[in-house]
Amino acid sequence: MALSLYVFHLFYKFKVLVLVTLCLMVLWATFSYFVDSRHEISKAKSMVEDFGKVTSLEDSQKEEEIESVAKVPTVKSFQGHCPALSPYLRGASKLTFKATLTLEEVQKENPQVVKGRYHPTECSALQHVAILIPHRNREKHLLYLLEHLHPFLQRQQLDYGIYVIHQAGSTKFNRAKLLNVGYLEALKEANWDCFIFHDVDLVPENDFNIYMCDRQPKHLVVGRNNTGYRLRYRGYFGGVTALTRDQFSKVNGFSNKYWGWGGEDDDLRIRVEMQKMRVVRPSADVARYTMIFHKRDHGNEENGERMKLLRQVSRTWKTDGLNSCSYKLLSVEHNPLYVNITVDFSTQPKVS
Ligand code: UD2
Ligand code: MN
Repeated sequence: MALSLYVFHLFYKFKVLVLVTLCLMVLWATFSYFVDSRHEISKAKSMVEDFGKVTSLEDSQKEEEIESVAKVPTVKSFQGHCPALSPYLRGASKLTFKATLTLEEVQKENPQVVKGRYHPTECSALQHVAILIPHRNREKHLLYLLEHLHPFLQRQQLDYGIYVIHQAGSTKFNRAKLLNVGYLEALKEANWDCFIFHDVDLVPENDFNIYMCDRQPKHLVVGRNNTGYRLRYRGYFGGVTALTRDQFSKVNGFSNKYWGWGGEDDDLRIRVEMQKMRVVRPSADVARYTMIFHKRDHGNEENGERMKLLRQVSRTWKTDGLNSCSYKLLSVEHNPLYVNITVDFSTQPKVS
């Protein structure tokens, strides 16, 4: 009897234990259900928020795309560096020069250019390029060049600045020395990687002629309209050239001693070759220019000294160049489409 009572008591205890366990399990299940659903709700909430973000991101991307499409059609925006070859290039274009063109019209066409400078907004440009233009009394040529060069450089996705180096007074013109001044003054404003030394009357015809520097000094004019688009002679290095900051400084820049027309371009080529550098050129089908017709200017008569100077380059290059370029800086004006640097060379010796 006592045994059966004990067994019954044990069985009762077991039943209670089972019941309590069951209750605990139900409680746990209910609790975890609520916790899970709260988690799901917050997950759902954040998904809705993310979706909102995605859609608004798409909207802003769309706006950016619309902007870039408005600027140059049919191309999407890029992240990071600009591509090696810009998607905006068009190839050969027929150039026109309107007789009545004004600076205001060119300014209106280029609202993104500020103080002669521009950089692409859709990507970061591969090079910072300073265009240096020697100038005196060629206002119309300058206008045509600015009209064509700004959109041309923008299509190439360059971070660039245009500098016009103007020789004041009526002393003999010195193209090479003006370009040395341009290099020295431009570097006071920005850390340019590449310099394009550019005649005012040469307009590029094909935007695949890229205004960037190479591992070697680059000559960009293979041919022009008035010479049948043929290279004038093998060592020809005139018109438009591209040298990096280091390449130009390595040769000590141009000679300062070429007063009047001719020789300064050959002198630079000799300097380049003496440094064991080699002139490279783009292919003839893209390196094409139109030279706006002109006669020889007053004050830029042929330089009779040039052959003598050319024979001396190996002896003189180290002391005649960037490191000896003295000039009187009259003004630096930041116009909307270019920086105008005016210099006076009248106190400089004409021949050495
Ligand atoms: C050739 C070269 C040029 C230079 C020159 C000899 C080509 C295409 N060009 O040009 O680079 O070597 O021979 O010095 O081969 N300038 C003025 N005002 C003047 C005089 C000259 O602005 O009164 C500037 C202007 O940028 C002009 C440049 O100097 O484009 C060269 O002078 P140029 O055009 O009279 O000489 P050109 O065409 O024979
Ligand atoms: Mn010319």
